[in-house]
Amino acid sequence: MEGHLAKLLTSVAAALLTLIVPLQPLHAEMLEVEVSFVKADTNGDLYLSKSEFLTFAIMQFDMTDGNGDGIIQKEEVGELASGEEFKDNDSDGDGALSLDEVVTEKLRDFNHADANRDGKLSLIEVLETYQRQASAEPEDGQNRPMETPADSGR
Ligand SMILES: [Ca+2]
Ligand SMILES: [Ca+2]
Ligand SMILES: [Ca+2]
Repeated sequence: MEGHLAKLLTSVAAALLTLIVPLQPLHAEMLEVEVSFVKADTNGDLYLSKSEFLTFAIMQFDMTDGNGDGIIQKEEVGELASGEEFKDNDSDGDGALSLDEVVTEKLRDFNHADANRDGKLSLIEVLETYQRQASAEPEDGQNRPMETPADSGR
């Protein structure tokens, strides 16, 4: 009897593991987004107002601006500087980000993410935006169609 139960539990655990494990990388990133959301939501109403959103963006800017000159240089973001987002934000193309450029871009992000146009972002809106961005980025070997040689022999 006990042996049977143990066996059953082991197989349930194994089944759960196979369910959970493939989801982990995305889930961990989603958790990070949630943590940022909670940090940015300073009045705790579970919505990000435009000012909460921008305050958080400015705080991140200050943290990234290692030498404190009010400009984010390529060297301060490392390999992120070659990413699309950096080029996107760098509207005058000088290879560095001013606070103005970042705030302008963040405002655009905000309006983009505010799906129901109520002037604030819910966690759902933020997560959905994040998921859209994540799935829009091509990842090596993920979206390529599988090459299966035709084999009608057996
Ligand atoms: Ca809030
Ligand atoms: Ca700097
Ligand atoms: Ca909204």
